[in-house]
Amino acid sequence: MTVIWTPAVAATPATLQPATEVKVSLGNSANELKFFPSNLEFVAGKRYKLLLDNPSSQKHYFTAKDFADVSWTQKVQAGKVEVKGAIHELELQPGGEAEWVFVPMKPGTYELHCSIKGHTEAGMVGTIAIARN
Ligand SMILES: [Cu+2]
Repeated sequence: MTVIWTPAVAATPATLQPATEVKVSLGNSANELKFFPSNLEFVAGKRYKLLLDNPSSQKHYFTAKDFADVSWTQKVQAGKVEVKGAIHELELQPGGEAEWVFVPMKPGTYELHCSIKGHTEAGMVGTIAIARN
């Protein structure tokens, strides 16, 4: 049997939808090696603005390659720099902030981790679920 995946196409172009803001912190002021929250949920075809910050005193990464591969990135903004194109991970320095505007496309559950040596092992992991529209 062949399963053909068809993306859910909204009647309104995704770029014209207001973006739903979702905040995620990489670590915290106590330097716990976690994402807050660590389990994220999105709906396919909707537009989101992920607001990332790093309130800890060490560098972290938001690495979600498989999720990024099934999402359409409109832009990433960090400080005054705007990046367009494929994004697989974002590096946040202590006190850093970044915004990622995207539309998740393919339903499923994808992994999230911090790729700094030892952080994944310490529990700096999470999941990103994309629900069917
Ligand atoms: Cu980390």
